Amino acid sequence: MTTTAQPAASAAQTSPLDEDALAGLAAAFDAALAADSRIEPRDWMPDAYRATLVRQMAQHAHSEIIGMQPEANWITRAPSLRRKAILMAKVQDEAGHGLYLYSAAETLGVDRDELLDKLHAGRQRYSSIFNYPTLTWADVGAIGWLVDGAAITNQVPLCRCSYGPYARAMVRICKEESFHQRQGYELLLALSRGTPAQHDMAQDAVNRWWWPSLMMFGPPDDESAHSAQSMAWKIKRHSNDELRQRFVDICVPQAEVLGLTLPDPDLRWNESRGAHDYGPIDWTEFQEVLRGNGPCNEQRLERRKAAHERGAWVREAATAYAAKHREEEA
Ligand code: FAQ
Repeated sequence: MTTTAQPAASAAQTSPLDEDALAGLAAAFDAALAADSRIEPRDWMPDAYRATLVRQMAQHAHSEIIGMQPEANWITRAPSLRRKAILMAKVQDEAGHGLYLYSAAETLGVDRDELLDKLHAGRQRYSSIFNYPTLTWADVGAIGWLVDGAAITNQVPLCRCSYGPYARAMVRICKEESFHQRQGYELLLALSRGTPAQHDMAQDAVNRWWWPSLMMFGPPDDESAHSAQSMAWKIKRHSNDELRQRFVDICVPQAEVLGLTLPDPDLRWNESRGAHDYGPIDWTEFQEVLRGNGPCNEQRLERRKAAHERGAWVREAATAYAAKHREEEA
């Protein structure tokens, strides 16, 4: 969508628009969606579209930075220098993803500090998956294979999201996520082909991470409050259940190569659907995690708040440095 054809969002918000002008802007927005072009920050957009993007992008950004914690737990205990270097790079990548996403959210007129305050106050969500503990080294592999695998399945379609800055951030993020997924797969393969104890450790990790990974895609379609509208706005391109099914179908042959089983007795190929059937997901557990009652909710949020407080001096120094340079330039 061009940014010159219509008034910038800020202008539209400060000067009251008459009904005809507003109808024209809404029609231009609808036409841009219909033509599959991108909505850019200076374009007019409905308030609800903006609010939906802020909600999803903030939740996504928060997930990336809270998602550093479960794996960071293993950096000091990685079994070799190679594994440690890979894991440190991966955890750093997640921080970077958070930064791209907070920056992209800021193009919608929200402030990063405000989003972080809401996260810390429990007023914005982060992904349910990061409230589970990493009990053994194999969990690092299971997170890479399953959690990053689920993240990519969900995020590749977001590269075609109607909001330009979000879509562009996702292109870069997805490239890095596929490296993350591969490293997890390779780690699990090494364990699975190792000693019987290592194989059992890998199997145990997959048993614990499989069902929470399926929950990452969100509630079933008939209980998904936002899907219909988000799909109409082309923010989401597929429903939660469609992406979950795609993920299951990808994982089944990969598990076979790994020599590991997926912990679902109902998992089987359905010839007529051309897809795998899978067993019922425990949505009560999902709702409990969302309510703050998962195994690690409290610990994750406390660590995040402590890290934020400890980083205050860095933010102050960066602000002072920027102010000094502005003065010099002036
Ligand atoms: N966890 O109506 P829907 C990663 C909430 S990044 C917590 O279906 P929507 C990388 C939802 O917010 C992982 N809450 O919602 C990594 C809504 O609540 P509200 C994060 C959830 O937005 C890997 C309510 O339930 N990825 O893993 C969850 O249309 C390894 C109703 O749900 C993204 O954020 C959940 N799983 O669809 C990092 C991707 N699911 O606001 C470190 C972008 C739903 O009404 C290590 N987000 N809820 O109170 C999306 O694609 C969507 O937001 C969905 C949910 C699909 C997550």
